[in-house]
Amino acid sequence: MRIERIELRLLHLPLVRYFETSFGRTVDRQFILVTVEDSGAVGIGECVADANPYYSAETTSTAWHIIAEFIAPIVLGRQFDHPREVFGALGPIRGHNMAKAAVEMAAWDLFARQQGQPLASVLGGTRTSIESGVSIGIQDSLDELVERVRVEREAGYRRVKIKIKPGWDVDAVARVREACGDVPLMVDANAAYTVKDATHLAALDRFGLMMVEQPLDYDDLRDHATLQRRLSTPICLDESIHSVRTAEDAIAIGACRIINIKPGRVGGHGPSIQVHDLAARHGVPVWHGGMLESGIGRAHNIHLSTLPNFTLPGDVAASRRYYAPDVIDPEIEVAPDGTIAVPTGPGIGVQVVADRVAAATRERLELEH
Ligand code: OSB
Ligand code: MG
Repeated sequence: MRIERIELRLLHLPLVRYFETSFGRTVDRQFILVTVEDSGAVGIGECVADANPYYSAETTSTAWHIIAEFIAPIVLGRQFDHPREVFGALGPIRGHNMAKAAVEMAAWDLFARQQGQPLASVLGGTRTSIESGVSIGIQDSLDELVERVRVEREAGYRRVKIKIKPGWDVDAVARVREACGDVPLMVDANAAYTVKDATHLAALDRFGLMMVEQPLDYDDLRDHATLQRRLSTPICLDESIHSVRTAEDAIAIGACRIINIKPGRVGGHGPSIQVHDLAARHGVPVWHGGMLESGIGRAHNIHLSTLPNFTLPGDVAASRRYYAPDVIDPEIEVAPDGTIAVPTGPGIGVQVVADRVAAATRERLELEH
């Protein structure tokens, strides 16, 4: 594989419904689509960085800059025998995993298409369908929250995650438990607490939650280990796991019992496979996180979720929860049993609708060898 051309597009898409986390409310999404080309064959990836640096330090602007000025010059014209070599080749660039992942994942799609294989097979995945869960944001009222949970359970989703923050936590979980019984439930704090809140967070233990995701700060492994010793509910780390090394450290010190894998956060499919394998060796289950992706990033996530240690339902849900229409057709759908079928065509196996992409494009850049 030799990438001769890279195209960047900045897209803006309105969300079907607002999405609120402890760091704020989102009503639309900006993201970069990366297309890589080798002798007429193409691969596509989606950069999960958003307009603001609230979930992570990266933004669409930093990712655009890093890809155009630093990643493209390394990748263009270079021979790669396998896409797992791409992340390593980007080693001289410190950080910027979302920018790296967008290009790396496009390279995996290109390679899989050149092999005439679904991406899942090339990644080493075995499943033909994946279990789907939903992430429900902070709502304007607890009644609305309960209503959202009901709607999503009726749609078949295998587990429900609700976002929490100080002032919207124990009461919210109690209301959902009261109204919806023993639905498989978890919470995600997006780093909204400190270890001083340990006693308060321990009040969540009585609800039988599957896990509490990223309760403490994004760079705070040690306090997560302290908190885990105080909680019977397993801690799952999201923001804190930005490399194979941090995953090793987190497991070694007992900072979590479960890991959320988002390829954008760790630098692409290659590093995601390494985190997945590491977790498997330690008996730590993983699940696939979501970043409000369009159908393109979503398709990548589905393929990665076919690896064997993705044993818990992920935040990989139907297109219609996010964008109407999505930029792919047919869109990603969830079956009544809460599963998503893995696309079987070459690469990510979904059809990108060129005129929808064009209509959402705000900027475009071509880079050539
Ligand atoms: O913490 O998992 C998160 C969305 C944006 C940024 C961070 C997170 C999320 C979600 C939504 O929880 C997952 C999804 O439905 O795509
Ligand atoms: Mg999270």
